[in-house]
Amino acid sequence: MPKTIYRILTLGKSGVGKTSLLESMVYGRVFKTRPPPPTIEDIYECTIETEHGSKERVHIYDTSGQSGVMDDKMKQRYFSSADGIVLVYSCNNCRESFTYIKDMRQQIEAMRGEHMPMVVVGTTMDSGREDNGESRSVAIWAHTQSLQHYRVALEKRLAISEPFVWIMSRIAAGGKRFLPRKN
Ligand SMILES: Nc1nc2c(ncn2[C@@H]2O[C@H](COP(=O)(O)OP(=O)(O)OP(=O)(O)O)[C@@H](O)[C@H]2O)c(=O)[nH]1
Ligand SMILES: [Mg+2]
Repeated sequence: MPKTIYRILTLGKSGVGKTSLLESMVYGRVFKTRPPPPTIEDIYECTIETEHGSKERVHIYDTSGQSGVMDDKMKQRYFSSADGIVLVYSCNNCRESFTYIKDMRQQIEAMRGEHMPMVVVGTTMDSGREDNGESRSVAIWAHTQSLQHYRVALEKRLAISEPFVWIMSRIAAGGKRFLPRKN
């Protein structure tokens, strides 16, 4: 029997680093001098090894965070077919990008109910930078929503894969909602 190909969706405001995350994790590419072009729609195919040691084939859908690109029809298609969702915000532009993912989460829950595996990822453009209060408030929100939260530096390839391994492990285990670890 052919192996299942899982679908993971990335959502977040334009410029938060969705494409940079995926390019770095899948191909090891970094964009320090020239940013990647804004996404319309892209699919990354890769294999993710779960926490339980299984190797899962995944299509990761990279979406556009630009206003007006993703219409309601597209959202309907994305949300109804996803096995898991990665909500990305920027620790360097917290307020707006946090509002965006909160709104997306509400829309997803309205369409899919509560049982979609989801993870929240805050990107930083500079790994040495201290955490700011705003990004801490996102971490608190994620905790109250029982969502796993990660903060990753875009230039750190290994750390970038952590949220994807986490969500893939939950999807492969049957999509059950697991409480986030305490950190
Ligand atoms: N300083 C620094 N900046 C980075 C690094 N990697 C990416 N960036 C910048 O982070 C920004 C993120 O851009 P994208 O990855 O295209 O963002 P996106 O979320 O895919 O945006 P849309 O496709 O428009 O929705 C760009 O301005 C990149 O140049 C890095 O390692 N260091
Ligand atoms: Mg992009």
